[in-house]
Amino acid sequence: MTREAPTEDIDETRLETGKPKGYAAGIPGVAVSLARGVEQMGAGRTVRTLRLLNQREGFDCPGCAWPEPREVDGEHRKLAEFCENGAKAVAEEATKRRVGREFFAAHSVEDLNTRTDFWLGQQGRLTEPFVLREGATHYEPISWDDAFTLVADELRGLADPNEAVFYTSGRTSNEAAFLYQLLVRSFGTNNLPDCSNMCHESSGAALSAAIGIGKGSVTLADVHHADLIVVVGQNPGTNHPRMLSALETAKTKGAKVIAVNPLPEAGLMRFKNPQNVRGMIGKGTALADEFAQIRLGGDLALFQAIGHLLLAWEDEAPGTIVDHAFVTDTTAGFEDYAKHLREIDWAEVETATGLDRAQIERIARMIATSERTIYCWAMGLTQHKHAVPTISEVTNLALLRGMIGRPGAGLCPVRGHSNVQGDRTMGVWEKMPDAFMDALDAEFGIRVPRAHGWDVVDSIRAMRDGRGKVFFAMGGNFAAATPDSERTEQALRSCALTVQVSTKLNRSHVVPGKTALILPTLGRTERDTRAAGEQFVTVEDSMSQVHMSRGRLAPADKDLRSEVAIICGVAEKLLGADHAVPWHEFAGDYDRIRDRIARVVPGCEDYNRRVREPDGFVLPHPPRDSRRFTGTATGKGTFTVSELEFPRVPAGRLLLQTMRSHDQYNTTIYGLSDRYRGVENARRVVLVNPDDLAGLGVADGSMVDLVSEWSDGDRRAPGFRVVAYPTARGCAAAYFPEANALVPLDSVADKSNTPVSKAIVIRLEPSA
Ligand SMILES: Nc1nc2c(c(=O)[nH]1)N[C@H]1C(S)=C(S)[C@@H](COP(=O)(O)OP(=O)(O)OC[C@H]3O[C@@H](n4cnc5c(=O)[nH]c(N)nc54)[C@H](O)[C@@H]3O)O[C@H]1N2
Ligand SMILES: Nc1nc2c(c(=O)[nH]1)N[C@H]1C(S)=C(S)[C@@H](COP(=O)(O)OP(=O)(O)OC[C@H]3O[C@@H](n4cnc5c(=O)[nH]c(N)nc54)[C@H](O)[C@@H]3O)O[C@H]1N2
Ligand SMILES: [Mo]
Repeated sequence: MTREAPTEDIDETRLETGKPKGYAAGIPGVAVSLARGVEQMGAGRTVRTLRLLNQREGFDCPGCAWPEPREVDGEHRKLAEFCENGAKAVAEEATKRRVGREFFAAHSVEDLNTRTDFWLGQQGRLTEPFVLREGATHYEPISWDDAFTLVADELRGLADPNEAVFYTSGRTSNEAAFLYQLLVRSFGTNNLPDCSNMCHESSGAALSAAIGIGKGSVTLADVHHADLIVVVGQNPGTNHPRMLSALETAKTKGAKVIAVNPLPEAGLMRFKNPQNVRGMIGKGTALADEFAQIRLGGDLALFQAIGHLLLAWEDEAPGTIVDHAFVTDTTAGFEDYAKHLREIDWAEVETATGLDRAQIERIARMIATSERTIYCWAMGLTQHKHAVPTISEVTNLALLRGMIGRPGAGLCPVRGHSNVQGDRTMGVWEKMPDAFMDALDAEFGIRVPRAHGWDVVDSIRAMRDGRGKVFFAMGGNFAAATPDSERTEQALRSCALTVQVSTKLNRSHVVPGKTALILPTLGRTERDTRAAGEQFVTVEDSMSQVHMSRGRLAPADKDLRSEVAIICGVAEKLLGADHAVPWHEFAGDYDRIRDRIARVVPGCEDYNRRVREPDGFVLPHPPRDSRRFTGTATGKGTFTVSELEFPRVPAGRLLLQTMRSHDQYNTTIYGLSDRYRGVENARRVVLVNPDDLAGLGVADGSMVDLVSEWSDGDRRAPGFRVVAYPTARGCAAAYFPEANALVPLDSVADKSNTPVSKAIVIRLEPSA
């Protein structure tokens, strides 16, 4: 056990592979979470910290956006309302390791850029602001005041505010997000790309059009009461482990679970709940009743086939499948949808999905007879070219069976970052509706621009082409999270100034603009004391619950500033002390920010009082609350007609998905143990079905380059070890962000512009 940062980097030759596990969590999960805590912060601090995680008086887990149980639903929080991976997320932030001036004096930027994301992240917390001056080789300390002046001068020197780009990652609190968009819009641009653009943007696009609101329609209580839960394109055992407890609760009440995934993910198969005796020592609970091992990108075909079967069975026995009252009264477009799916091409469906018709019929039968169905999905659906139609097709099924706004039923896009949904609610979006802009103008007596800004992909294009000149990031790791790494890095390097507000060192700091700033900030776990005393912030989870989060640990360094303080510091220099927005007042007392949120953001009336309720409050959602679809073009729940689409893969090629290991949080690599998949000590691996390896004449364990093919040429990620793995035929998998170099910038989802990270056509070439 050590609290020292590693000096050695990953040694990929130490790769060990074993059999994939058939279950998730249990005793090993608890052991790992404690060990990682002790490694980073010692035993005493580990206990103190984990005791506050996801408790009312403590802080919201900086891991995923899965909700906590609420008393009003008659549900109670456990003493340990967190999971193995939440504990790791906290250990990463509460670590005692530090990156200060000695560190940057010892390492040039060029040297740091040769390190892996794992090594960079493991060095510890950033302690004070640093600047990389034009032509310099090393970062050096800079005062907060000089840093703010530097940012303000550079921004004011632009010919047009639209030459600046302001990125947000989803850990930012509601208060910081609200002020950030206000700063950016006061400055004069809507260039507000965010991590959502690469994440659930496709869900937002599909749901807004079909049900009039881009958010999920279920509560945690609904999940517990469902009789059928369809989990598509999601790996909850790793990425939303507390969801497994909810699935277990539903299962013990008799619910069935259908898992649709190219990989037999351990968490979908069996769950050993570390919170109960059966999970600790028994066999645990079997989760998936039906596992459909689908091909990458085959889901649109699957859901069309299911729709076709439901309609055919309805014809055979009218009134047994379609919820006619609901469809007639509250929806539009059913006739066209039914007509479109009357005929389908089963051969195409089988090619696209790789599933046999008998299994699709079994699944359709379960959906046809369920009274309370919930559909959950994540990146396996959203990061495809035809992601938006696929999610619309899922929505069609829910509308057809009347599964929206009914207890125990609904649509559940499972969000990633802990406050990614809240950031959107607060206005972090490059195309907020005019009504929101009008409210800002009226509240503050300013005039914010209406023209839509750039999302992530458009921002990269703009920086590449010299139209984007200053890049500012409120958290995240833009350089590593975005597609087409080589081109994106060039785009960032061509900026006059890059600014990163960060807790920890990452790739984006070592891919700098001509001048670069690192502004270190407080994390969720830390005490935030301002002029008016100790502050708390608010966040919104995946199910629209808004609640408080209060950091309790001593800050990693006395010099750190909160995100709110940093935004206000920049704003005062950039916009002047007499600006219409009272930045200084906001920086001292977050209640004053919440007063404004209450008046600007729909659904947040009386915000300061309601966030102080024990479990906070739930934002309105017309379809969920009263089966109203006021936000759609038709004013009704809207069926969507989509042509069948799926990725076509030339002979000799594979379709590659990029995914998370069990030991990382996006670009933050916690460790090298992808426990459930049996991959240990290394990350440059590609998982391929053994029959495909045989067909390609590639040996298990051999060393290959992954070469992706796109209209503008090939992209290469060198040096990957082949691992024979039971994924769907024709498909392969590698880890994000190592494989991001393979995702072409122009390979994006229709309508949502989300990078296609789950369907990359590749060939394997022996490594030189
Ligand atoms: N510990 C931990 N927790 C996290 C994160 C983390 O990195 N670490 N990240 C957070 C974030 S930001 C997000 S967005 C979520 C991500 O949560 P997930 O979406 O679960 O993350 P991925 O690893 O991208 O896994 C995608 C899953 O979809 C499957 N899949 C891929 N393509 C397809 C397809 O075409 N069809 C179907 N049916 N399935 C497919 C993959 O096999 C895999 O199981 O997790 C959040 N929580
Ligand atoms: N190929 C491929 N690419 C992907 C994906 C994929 O599945 N495949 N997934 C996409 C998805 S779903 C997402 S959400 C994006 C994620 O993209 P990002 O959100 O940009 O990336 P993260 O790795 O979550 O950001 C980690 C960094 O955030 C900083 N940080 C952590 N906590 C805080 C905080 O409290 N405040 C501040 N200011 N900074 C903090 C730390 O410095 C850390 O290094 O990546 C996307 N990219
Ligand atoms: Mo995400």
